[in-house]
Amino acid sequence: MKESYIAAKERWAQKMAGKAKPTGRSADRLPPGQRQVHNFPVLDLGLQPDVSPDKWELKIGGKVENPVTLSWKEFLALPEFSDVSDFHCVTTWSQFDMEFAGVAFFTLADLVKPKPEATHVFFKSYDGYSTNNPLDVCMDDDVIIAHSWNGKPLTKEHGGLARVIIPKRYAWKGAKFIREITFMDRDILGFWEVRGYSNTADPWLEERFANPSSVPPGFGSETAVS
Ligand SMILES: Nc1nc2c(c(=O)[nH]1)N[C@H]1C(S)=C(S)[C@@H](COP(=O)(O)O)O[C@H]1N2
Ligand SMILES: [Mo]
Repeated sequence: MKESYIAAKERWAQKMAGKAKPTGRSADRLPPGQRQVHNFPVLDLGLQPDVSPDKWELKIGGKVENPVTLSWKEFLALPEFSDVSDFHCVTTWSQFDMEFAGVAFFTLADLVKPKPEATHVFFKSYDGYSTNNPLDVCMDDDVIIAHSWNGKPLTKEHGGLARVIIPKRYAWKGAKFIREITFMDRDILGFWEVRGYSNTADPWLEERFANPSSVPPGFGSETAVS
């Protein structure tokens, strides 16, 4: 963990400083089975929680040295990070060049200091949603807890006040309406992962479902079956 942590930190610091080499975008940016859209569809559990800035909190804890609960003001006071990435939803739409601004996951990790046994991260949201990712996936230099999209505050339908963006995974791996980030010494499955979605969720490998030969019930609507 230690060495990959340092490598991730170096990559991220370069990006923060605007010194990173632009990542060569391949001519073929569309992962297999996806189609490009130019709108930004909304996918949620049929519930868009209303969290006002004075009530909003982001609790970060678990296997860390320094657990914190951030107020909206404290969150905004952290170093700002913005990045342009592509967005791939498992229901087959992709949108290119999404500009998100917020706080790098890396900054939050630096603040709470994951213990050596931390290997996974569990994300919980204000609408009851949850999702899980390996820590090294979260430490990539393009992972962001976003409060803005294309220069404007994130609207509620897209997960405001803040949402997680993990560009190299299908979009369900990024929790909208983020409320809690827990560093774990094991993996536990989130909302869609227990309902038959892939746990690894790599769009380039087309990892949509846990069982590649069957489509989970409720797929496509991505609304809660309660
Ligand atoms: N809290 C929360 N986060 C969520 C979801 C959700 O229902 N609740 N849906 C996920 C799915 S399946 C996708 S594709 C994206 C959709 O983001 P969008 O509605 O902004 O397009 O958010 C992900 N994060
Ligand atoms: Mo999705």
